Amino acid sequence: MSAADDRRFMAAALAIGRQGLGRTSPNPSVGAVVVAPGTDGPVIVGLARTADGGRPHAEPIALDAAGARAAGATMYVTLEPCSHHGKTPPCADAAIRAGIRRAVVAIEDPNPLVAGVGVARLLEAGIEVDVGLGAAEARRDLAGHISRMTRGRPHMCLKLAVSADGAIGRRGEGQIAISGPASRARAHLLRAECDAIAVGVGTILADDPALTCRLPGMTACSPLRVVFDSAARTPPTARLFADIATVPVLVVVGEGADSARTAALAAAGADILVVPRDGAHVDLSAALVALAQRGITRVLVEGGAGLADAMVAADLIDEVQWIDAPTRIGPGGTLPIAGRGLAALAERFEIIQVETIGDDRWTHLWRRECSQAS
Ligand code: AOF
Ligand code: ZN
Repeated sequence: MSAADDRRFMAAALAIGRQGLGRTSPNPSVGAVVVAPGTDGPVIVGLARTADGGRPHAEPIALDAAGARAAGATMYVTLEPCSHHGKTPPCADAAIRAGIRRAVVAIEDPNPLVAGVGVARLLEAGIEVDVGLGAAEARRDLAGHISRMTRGRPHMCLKLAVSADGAIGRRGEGQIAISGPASRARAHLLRAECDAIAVGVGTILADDPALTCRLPGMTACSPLRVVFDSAARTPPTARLFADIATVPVLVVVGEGADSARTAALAAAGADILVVPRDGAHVDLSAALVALAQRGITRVLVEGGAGLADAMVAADLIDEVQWIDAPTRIGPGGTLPIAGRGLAALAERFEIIQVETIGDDRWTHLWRRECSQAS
């Protein structure tokens, strides 16, 4: 197998792994590709990602698809094969049993139950193992799992659509279309790729959004909706509750929030999470720890300005999708990041991609220490 073959097949493993984002939590969505020698060069004989709901893991599905052709094959996998007897038997053992000759692994599994033991198991069985190909990409794709395992909180992505005059809305005016239709479709895809969408109660009161994924064919991919609401001000009649039977709602309230209001939200079908207060608001760090304990690995923060500012100020944002739209809001606009705009993020974040979508410009940023950590 040439180095170019290795890169190509790892790229395939990463691509298939990404297809499960938002569907496998608390498990990571891992991609696995089994490649055997063919008459015209290497051929893919098995390809899989972690199944919806997190099990089976990717490797046994790809190895099963390969069948007898797995013997002597190379397996490309975006995360170290597991070595623990969890809810499924160890993937490292499945690879050994299938008789693979070589494994190419993007990153080690930070799960303390695995943490290098999967690779060691393969090596002990005489399998050649290369670790590190595609690591930078795998660390981004698996950021939710890595964050939950190493920091005990989810990976947090902030999405902001900003007008040409720097605003994300106008106070007291409800939902204003800032980004264009192509951006909105992309934003709905981002929702589907997360385990939860988070907003502050101000956004519920001002915009009354549904916060579901409404892409054709993907409405079943809507994640949990989380409202940060220290004083339980969310109206039980909010639009969020219209589809609560299929898309759950979690309201994060502060200790001591009005019990009648909290009970009314619970009666409307919301899960209630009570966390300590930090001044006038809920303690965001404590809330994120509680979300991770519930299995949430990736959160999309959709606003408003209050929650975005608080999350950035508390240094809890890891990734930003900043959408610059040509629309003008005029006087009275709500300015994000304490009115300082994209430049305010430059110190802590690096730009990894700039894309034009419709008439909008999407700037994708990652927190420096996250994208550089090995
Ligand atoms: C793999 N392949 O496709 C995934 C892995 O509770 P269990 O038994 O399902 O194990 C969950 C852990 O396994 C999870 O926290 C992560 O460390 C690893 N996920 N491992 O070999 C996979 N999804
Ligand atoms: Zn496994």
